[in-house]
Amino acid sequence: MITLYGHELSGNTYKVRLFLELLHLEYEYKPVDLMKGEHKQPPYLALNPFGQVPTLVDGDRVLQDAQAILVYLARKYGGDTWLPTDAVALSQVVRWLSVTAGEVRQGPENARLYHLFGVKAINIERATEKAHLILQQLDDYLSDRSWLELDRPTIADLAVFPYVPWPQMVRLP
Ligand SMILES: N[C@@H](CCC(=O)N[C@@H](CS)C(=O)NCC(=O)O)C(=O)O
Repeated sequence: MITLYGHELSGNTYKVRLFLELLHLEYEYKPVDLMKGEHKQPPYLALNPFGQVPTLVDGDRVLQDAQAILVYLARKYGGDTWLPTDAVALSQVVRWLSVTAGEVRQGPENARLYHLFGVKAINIERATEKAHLILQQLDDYLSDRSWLELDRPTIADLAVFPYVPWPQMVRLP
């Protein structure tokens, strides 16, 4: 039995949910009320001490962090397709998990937090500058290919995608 804890406006939740759907896995979705601070209360902190969504529970295993969850699901349920084992190919895919946790988070993800959720602690000038930089990099890189690596969809695409289109598009159905 798989349970996903998340929030409907969270891109990190979105990428995991998208992957669960693509893998045709049955799961229960449990919304966490971020606006009311449910993610900082002891019951949820017991699952995710960082107090963040998403968290995935698969049987007695509890997993945190969207990228780590994508890796887990790919390896456990996705065969070699979504996450290759070959040294070079694996490194190519993991590179993008790193880019999403670095450049994408510092740029478009933070800009979205600032504009959509009013998180004023974010330095919006810096986030905007970084967003322009990584979006231009992605534009250039994807100008002659359809997928980030291996000429096919991998978890690299799932990890990077949600914070790249115009933020309002990133909503769960
Ligand atoms: N590295 C984590 C980051 C998760 C994250 O930042 N989640 C946001 C929602 S997209 C969150 O829970 N924010 C609430 C908070 O940090 O207090 C991941 O990739 O899952």
